Amino acid sequence: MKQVKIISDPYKKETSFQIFDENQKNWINIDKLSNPNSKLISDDFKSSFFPFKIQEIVETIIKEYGIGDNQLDIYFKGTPDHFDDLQQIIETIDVSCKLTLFRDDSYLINAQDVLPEIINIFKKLKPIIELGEDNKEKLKKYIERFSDSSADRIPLCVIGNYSSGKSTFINALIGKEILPSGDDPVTAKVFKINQLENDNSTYIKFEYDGNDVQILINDKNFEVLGQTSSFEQELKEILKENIEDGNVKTINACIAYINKTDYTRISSIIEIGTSFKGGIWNECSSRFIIIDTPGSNSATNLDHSEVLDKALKGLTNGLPLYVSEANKLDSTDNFDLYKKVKDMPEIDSRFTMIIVNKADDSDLPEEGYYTEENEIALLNQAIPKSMYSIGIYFVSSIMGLGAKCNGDFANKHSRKIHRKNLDMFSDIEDEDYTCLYNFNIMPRQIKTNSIEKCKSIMNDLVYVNSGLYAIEHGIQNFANKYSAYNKCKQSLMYLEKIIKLIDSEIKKLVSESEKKKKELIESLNEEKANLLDTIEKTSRDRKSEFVEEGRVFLRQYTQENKPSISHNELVSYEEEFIKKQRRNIQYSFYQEQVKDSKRSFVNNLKSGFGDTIQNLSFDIISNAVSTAISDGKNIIESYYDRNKAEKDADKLAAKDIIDKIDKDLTINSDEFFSKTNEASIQYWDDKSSEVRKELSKIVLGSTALSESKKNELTELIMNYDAIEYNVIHDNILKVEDYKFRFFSEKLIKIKLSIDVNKLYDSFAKYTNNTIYESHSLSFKRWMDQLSHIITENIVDYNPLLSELQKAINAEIDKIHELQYRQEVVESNIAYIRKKIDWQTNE
Ligand SMILES: Nc1nc2c(ncn2[C@@H]2O[C@H](COP(=O)(O)OP(=O)(O)OP(=O)(O)O)[C@@H](O)[C@H]2O)c(=O)[nH]1
Ligand SMILES: [Mg+2]
Repeated sequence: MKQVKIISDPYKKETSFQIFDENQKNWINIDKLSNPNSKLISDDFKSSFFPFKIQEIVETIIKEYGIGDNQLDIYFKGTPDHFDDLQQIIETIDVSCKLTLFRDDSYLINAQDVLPEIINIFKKLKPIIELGEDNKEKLKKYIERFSDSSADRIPLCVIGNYSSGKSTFINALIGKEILPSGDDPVTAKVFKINQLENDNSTYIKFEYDGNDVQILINDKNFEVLGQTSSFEQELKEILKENIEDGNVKTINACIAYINKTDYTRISSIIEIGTSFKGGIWNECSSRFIIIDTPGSNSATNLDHSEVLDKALKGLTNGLPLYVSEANKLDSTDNFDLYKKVKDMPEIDSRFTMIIVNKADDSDLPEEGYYTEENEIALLNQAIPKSMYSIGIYFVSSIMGLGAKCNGDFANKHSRKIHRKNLDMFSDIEDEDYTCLYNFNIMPRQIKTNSIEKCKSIMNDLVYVNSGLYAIEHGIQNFANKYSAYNKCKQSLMYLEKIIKLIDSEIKKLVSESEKKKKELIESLNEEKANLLDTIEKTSRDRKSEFVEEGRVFLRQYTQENKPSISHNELVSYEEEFIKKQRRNIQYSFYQEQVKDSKRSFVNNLKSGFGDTIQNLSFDIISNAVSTAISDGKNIIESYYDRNKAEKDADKLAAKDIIDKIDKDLTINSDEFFSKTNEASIQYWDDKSSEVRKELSKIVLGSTALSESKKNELTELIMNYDAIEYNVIHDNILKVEDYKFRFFSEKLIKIKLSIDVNKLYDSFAKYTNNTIYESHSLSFKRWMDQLSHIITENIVDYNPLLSELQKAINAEIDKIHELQYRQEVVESNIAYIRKKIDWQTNE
C-alpha cells in the first residue's frame, strides 16, 4: 500500500507532496532529495493554482505511486472547496489502481468564508483610527480598500495580437460598442474602462498637450471640460453630430476621433467610465476595470508594457486575458509583452484566460468539441504552451455583443457578420448550429460545471452560444472565489502598512515632545528639574511594572476561577432530561404495554394448553398456537413502540441538554466576566493607592518646593479622582459573537464535555485579554493624568513654562492613544493570520 499526501496552500500559493514511510511511520516530503525524478516536484505543480492542475497531479501520482493493483491512499490537506474539486476529478478519471481519498486532519478555511470577517475587521477599525494630516489619505485608502467593497476593483488586462478583436471583445463584455474596431490597427492608446453604477452617464478623461480634458455624456447631453482649444472645439462638433444617434454611438465616434488625433499630443492612457450592460456583472462581489491595449508587435511591446504598468497602478488581483485568433495560437509575436505582464505585481498570471476570438469564422473541429487528440495538439501550440492555466475560451465577440445590443451596431462590418451568423447561433434545427463554449479547454471539473451553467441559460441562446457567457462566468468565479485568497493575504499587507503609519506618527510625536521636554528642563532650576524627572520616572516605572504584574495576576485569576463542566454534571443532566422527557411522552405506558403483552402471552399459553399435557387434541394445539402467534405479534409491536418512544425521548433530551448547556454558558460566562472584572478593578485600585503613597513621599521629601506647596500637592495626589474603567474593546469583539462562533462550530460532537470546557477556556482567555487590556490602559491613562497634574503644579509659577508643560502632556496622551490603536491593529493581524493558517480538528 502507498500513501501520498497533497498539501495545497492557496494563500501561500504553494502545492507540495508527501509520502508515508512505512518503516519510520511518518510522512516525508517528496522533494529533490527524496525523489529527484518525480514530476511532482516540478515548478509547474508547485506554484500554480491547485484546482487547475488537479487532473495532471492525480494522474502523475497514480503513474508514479499507484503501480499494479496496489492500494493507493491519497490524503488531501487544503481547503474544503479544493477537496471537493479533487473528489470530483477522482470520480471521473480512469483509475488503474485501488484508490481512496482521505481528508487530512489539518485544513484551511475557504477564502470566501474568511474574507467577510476581514472586511468586518476593517469596518470596525475605520472609526477608531484617526491619523494626522500627513497620513490621513493613505490610511483612508488602506481601510477603504476592504471596508468599502465598491472601492475594490479587479483589473481585467486584455492583451494580444493586433486585429485579433480585443476591442470588439471588450465591447462585448461591457455590452456597449464604445471602442472602435477595424481591420487595420485601430487602438493606439491604452484604454482604461472603469465600471460605473450609474446607467446613463459616461465620462472620458485624458490629457491633451498635458492639459486635462474631460468629456461627460449623459443621455442626449454632453459637456467638454478643459481648455477650449481647437481640438476641443472639433471634439464638440463630433459630439453634436452624433448625439442624436444615442449615447453609445456618440462615445464610439468621440473615441475614434481621439484615436485619430496626433499621437504625441494625447496622453498614453485614456480613461472611460461607464456602466456594463448585460451578462454577469451584477452577480459579482467586485467591480472591474477593463484595460484595452493596442495590438502589439515586438517593436512596440516595451512602450506598451510601461504604459500598462502605469494604468495598473494602485490595482491588484489583475486577471490577464490574452486574445488571439485560432490560426495564430502558434505565434510568438506578443510573448515579450505577456512576459512583462506576467511579472507585474498587480497581475496574477496563474489565472490567465486565453481567448480565441472570431471563432464564428474559424476552422473548428467537426465534432463540435476538441477530441483528446486535437486538444493535445492545440495545447502544444506556442501560446497555450506557455500561458495555459485557467483555460482556453472560444468566442465570437461580434455574436456576443450582438446578443447584448440586439444587433444594433455602429460598425457596419460587425452588423453584417452578426446577421450572417444569427441562425447558426440561435436555431437548434440549423444544420450548422454552433455552441462555441463546447470547444473550451479547461480543467475537467471546471469544464463540467461551466457547461452545466451554460446549458441552464435558455433564454438567450446567442449570448451563451457565442461563448461570451462562459468567459464571463469564469471571470465571476475568479472575482467571487479565487481572488479571495489573494485578498486575504493583501489585507495583512494593508494592516501592516497601517501599523507603519501609526508608527511613524508615534515617532514624530515622541521626537516633538522630547524636544519640548528638553526646553522645559533647561529653563527650570536644577532642583525642580530633578523633581520633575523623578516624578516622571516613577510614573513610567510603575506603569510598566504594574502592567506586567497585572498581566500575570489576571491570567492566574482567570485560570483558577474559570467556569467548567465536569463529566458527572453532564451525566446528571442526561439522567434528569431523559427522565423528564420519558415522563412527558408517557414512556411508562409503553413499558407497561411490553409487560402486559408478555404477561398475556404466558397466561394464554398456560390456559390454552390446560393443566394436563396428556389429552392435547389437535384443536387445543391449533387454538393455543394461533393465540400464541398473535400474542407474539403484540409483543413485537409493543417492543417496537417502546423503542421508538425511547428514541424520541432521547432526541428531545439531547436537545434539552444542549439548551441547558447554552443557558449555563451564558449564565456562567456572564458571572465569570463580572467577577473577573471586579477582581481586576480591585487589583488596579490597590496599585493606584500604592502609587499615590509613593508620589506623595517623593513630593514631601523634595527640597525644590515650599512647605505649603508640598502640602497642597500631597493633598491633590491623595484626593485625585479614582481610575475610570471602561471596556473599550467591546466594540472590537462582542462577547456574544465570540460565544456563538464557538458554539455553532464546535458543540455538536461526541466529546461534549471536552468541547464545552474548550469553549470555557477560550472564553476565559478572551475575558482575560479584554479586561486586562482595557483596565491596564485605564491605569496607564490615570497614571499619566496624575503625573501631568503634578508636573503642571510644579512648574506653574511661570505661565510660559506651564503652557509648554501642558503641550508636552497633550502629546504624551496622544502617543498613548496611538499605542493603544496599534495594539488593536496588531491583535487583528494575529487573528487574521490564524484564520488563514492550518486549522486542526483537535
Ligand atoms: N468574424 C469576426 N470578426 C471579428 C470578431 N471580433 C472582431 N472581429 C473583426 O476583427 C477586426 C479587428 O477587431 P478589433 O476589435 O479592432 O481588434 P483589436 O485587437 O482591438 O485591434 P487593434 O486595436 O488594432 O489591435 C475587425 O474588423 C472586427 O470586425 C468576431 O468575433 N468575429
Ligand atoms: Mg483595439
